[in-house]
Amino acid sequence: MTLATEKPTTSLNKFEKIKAEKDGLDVKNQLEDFAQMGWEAIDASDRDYRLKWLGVFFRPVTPGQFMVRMRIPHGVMNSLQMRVLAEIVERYPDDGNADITTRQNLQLRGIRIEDIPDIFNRFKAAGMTSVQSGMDNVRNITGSPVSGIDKHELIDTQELVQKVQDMITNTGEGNPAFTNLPRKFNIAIGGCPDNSIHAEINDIAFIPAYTNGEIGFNVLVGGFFSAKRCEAAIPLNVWVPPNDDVVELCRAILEIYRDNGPRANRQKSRLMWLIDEWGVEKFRAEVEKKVEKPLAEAAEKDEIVWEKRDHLGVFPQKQAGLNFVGFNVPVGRLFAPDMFELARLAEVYGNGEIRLTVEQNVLIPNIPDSRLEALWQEPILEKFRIDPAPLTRSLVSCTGSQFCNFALIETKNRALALVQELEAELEIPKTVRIHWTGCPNSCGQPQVAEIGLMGTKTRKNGKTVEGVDLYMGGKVGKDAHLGSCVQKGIPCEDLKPVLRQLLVEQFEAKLKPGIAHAM
Ligand code: SRM
Ligand code: SF4
Repeated sequence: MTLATEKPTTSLNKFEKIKAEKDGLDVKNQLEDFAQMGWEAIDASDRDYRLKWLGVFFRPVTPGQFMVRMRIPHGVMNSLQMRVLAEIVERYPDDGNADITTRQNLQLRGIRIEDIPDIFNRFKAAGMTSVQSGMDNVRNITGSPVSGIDKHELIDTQELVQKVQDMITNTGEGNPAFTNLPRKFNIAIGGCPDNSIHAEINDIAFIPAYTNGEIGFNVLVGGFFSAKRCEAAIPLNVWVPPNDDVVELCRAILEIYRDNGPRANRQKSRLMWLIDEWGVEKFRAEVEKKVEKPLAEAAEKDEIVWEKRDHLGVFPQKQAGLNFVGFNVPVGRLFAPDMFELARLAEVYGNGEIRLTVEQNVLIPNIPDSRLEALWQEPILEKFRIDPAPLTRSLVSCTGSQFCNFALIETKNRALALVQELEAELEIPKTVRIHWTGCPNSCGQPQVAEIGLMGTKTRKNGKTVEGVDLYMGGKVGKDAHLGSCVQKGIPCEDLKPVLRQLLVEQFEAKLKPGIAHAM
């Protein structure tokens, strides 16, 4: 193994040095001490960086109030788990909340370090973990939110996703084999025909494909977004059956990346940079060597043949008499009472299961036909609508400056207020996917949106103001491709008329009566 950590630490960049000096996971044994000493006294490298190996993020914007990023594999959880998380967030009435993330996951906010040991015990008792969810680790593994219940799915991927997570995290205990990757890493496993996982933006993606009449996966590699470069994943020319071969292929690719991935420059360390250096043929050959058996060539065509569904509304499941209901959670923001309420709805109407989507929304599955009428009367449907207005419906936003120190602008609150104003002024015949992201790191994925807005600083009347770069043309589902920047530096205060004009000219929106003067 040729880990960069074997080099003298003086030649390493800041993050490689931090990892070489002490493994991120080592802080696991120090949590009681950290809780005793309080956040201000913790060694800065442990507090600001290594704690992220346990999913605990110091927030310079709100010092002392940490964020905890869970792992919710496949976005599938149950009401008991949701209630545990609600109870944790509820401890912090002033600043506690939870965000559904663009990786089908939850992040808890307001967390105090003195509560972490107890919180981790609660996670464990409820079968949850936040381990290895930040820094140079594999992020939450995504899958179709309707896996196992969708009439049209080709492969139920839930068990596979769990197995891959267990391999990477040592069943949630933490796995030193994968705590020192050159950079973050994303995996998605999709068994559906509509690419609900955004396969193209993952370092490894599995997409359904038939070979000789057998369903399995074609494999894509190297997709990523970063401030300096964004790339769609490319075919590895490999087909794997939907069994442990998927787990072994992930393990092989991760080991190859860990041992050979470029580490000198953090902006050039994602998997695609290694594939560039080697060429995809050599990369494939190394993977084959690692799994110690020949890999089948990719199937000629994949089975991503649908436009992407957003799963909002009510849909019959493949199980007769049962339905899943998709609720819109505006910009993914939940508070403790919302979380308790979702847990209650899942128990009263379904079987307790709750699912999260990469669009930052919630599904409750397994609701019998006979219970639907009663569900429609629940007051929470006013807040989390199943038939939201056309822009709110597809709105996605990253965290932004409220909590994220990389942010160049405020995102979530602004994004929601703006689409609500536009919906008040326009008749919009179909949903338009608008994604906001607070900086070029692209956590809000503006490149997959029809209208993407990336935070920037710009000048207006001689002053520096919050602005956005406008992205257009992101296509999801079948024939997915990334959008690109079409206009730079629009001051946020001037954005509404720009979007209104775009919606009218390119998305068939019409001004509502009485507001024509506003154009
Ligand atoms: Fe992200 C860093 C939030 C999905 C690309 N991302 C961050 C940090 C951790 C920065 C920080 O320490 O403050 C943000 C935490 C802010 C906070 O307090 O919430 C952050 N990223 C998010 C989330 C919460 C956005 C959201 O509101 O949903 C998403 C969490 C997903 C999860 O559950 O794990 C999130 N981040 C993404 C995605 C989208 C995706 O995975 O589909 C991307 C682009 C795809 C990719 O990674 O290739 C993304 N985040 C980044 C990057 C740029 C990575 C790079 O290679 O340069 C950074 C910065 C970094 O890693 O240095 C970053
Ligand atoms: Fe923070 Fe930038 Fe990611 Fe938004 S895109 S969460 S502002 S790092």
